[in-house]
Amino acid sequence: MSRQGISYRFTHAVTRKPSHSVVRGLRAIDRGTPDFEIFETEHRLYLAALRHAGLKVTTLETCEEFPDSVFIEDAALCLPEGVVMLRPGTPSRTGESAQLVPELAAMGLHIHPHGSDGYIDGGDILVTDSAVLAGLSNRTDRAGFEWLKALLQSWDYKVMAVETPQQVLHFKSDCCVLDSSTIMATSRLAGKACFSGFRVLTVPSGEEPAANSIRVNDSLLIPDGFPETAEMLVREGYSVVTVPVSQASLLDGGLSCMSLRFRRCG
Ligand code: CIR
Repeated sequence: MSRQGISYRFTHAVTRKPSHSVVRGLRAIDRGTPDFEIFETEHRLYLAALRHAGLKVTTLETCEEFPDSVFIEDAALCLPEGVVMLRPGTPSRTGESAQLVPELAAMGLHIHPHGSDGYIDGGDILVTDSAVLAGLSNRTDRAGFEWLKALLQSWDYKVMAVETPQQVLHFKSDCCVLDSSTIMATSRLAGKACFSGFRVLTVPSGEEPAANSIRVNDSLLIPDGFPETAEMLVREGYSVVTVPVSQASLLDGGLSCMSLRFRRCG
């Protein structure tokens, strides 16, 4: 089945405002507490960049109960067949999916409930035009992966498990789709077999966080502060837009995590 453009041609995005509790969000290494006001400002710039790329953006109200709920991508996967509810694999976040279901249903989106005891985070799922790659990680276990695989295979997707590098939170912390046939990845992932068949651009050394970029229609949103990556991508002909994520990055979050992006007819 041809799914040309499924990985970056979108019409809509759903986001969630950062809660005040975001300052208590999870982080692997404490590099300082995020400043709530700067977080809000950067979030607004993020929304503006999504709109500028052509998306109609819905922003859900804050959810104080879940400090990491601004990282909405981890709770659901949006595909043309509907929204697949996931099960974030860390105790303080597992309830985020249940919170999100009625909000997405109220938007008229078709919901596929989660159906396994396993865990799977959206940050581990890379949708490309030819296959869905899902990283096994500290947040995504085999049971969660197998459940997703069975569901997506029933819709004719090719689904592959990949190993997320030990030192990174999510598979997509280290890679992203640039177009139907091109991936950008850090050097620790770039040579992996899961990318055979793709052209792979390697993120310049020292700029690894830039791997968490998002292609949205004709724009390529990349995090601010990675000049060599920006230069490489401009040279490659991409329309680069830089977005500041200094506060989200203190919580190991980046551009992909803060929205659900999808194509909707009508
Ligand atoms: C967490 O540890 O779950 C959050 N502080 C960051 C989640 C980032 N999400 C993502 O990469 N998809």
